[in-house]
Amino acid sequence: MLLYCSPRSPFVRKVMIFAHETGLAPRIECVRTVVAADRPHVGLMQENPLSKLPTLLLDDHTAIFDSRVICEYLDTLHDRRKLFPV
Ligand SMILES: N[C@@H](CCC(=O)N[C@@H](CS)C(=O)NCC(=O)O)C(=O)O
Repeated sequence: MLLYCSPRSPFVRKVMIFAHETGLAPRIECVRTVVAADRPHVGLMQENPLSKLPTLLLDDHTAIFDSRVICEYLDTLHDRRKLFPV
């Protein structure tokens, strides 16, 4: 999986904390991406028309965005105790 990210984004940091807590961090390749509300990232917009970080790109090229949605998806991928309540 590929994560469009920036260390400046609190939403990216939330996803990365989630990935570390669930043991999924090694499966995520981070791609440093610069976005600004007044300067959308053309490359990122190919995957996410909102041009927002974080955006997670799956191996089948499905794009998942919004940090909460990404975290909920990641929670389905591991065998540890689930972090989202049922
Ligand atoms: N609700 C979104 C918010 C994401 C968000 O606003 N990310 C900022 C970076 S911290 C961004 O991509 N801003 C660029 C823009 O708004 O064009 C989430 O939880 O992922």
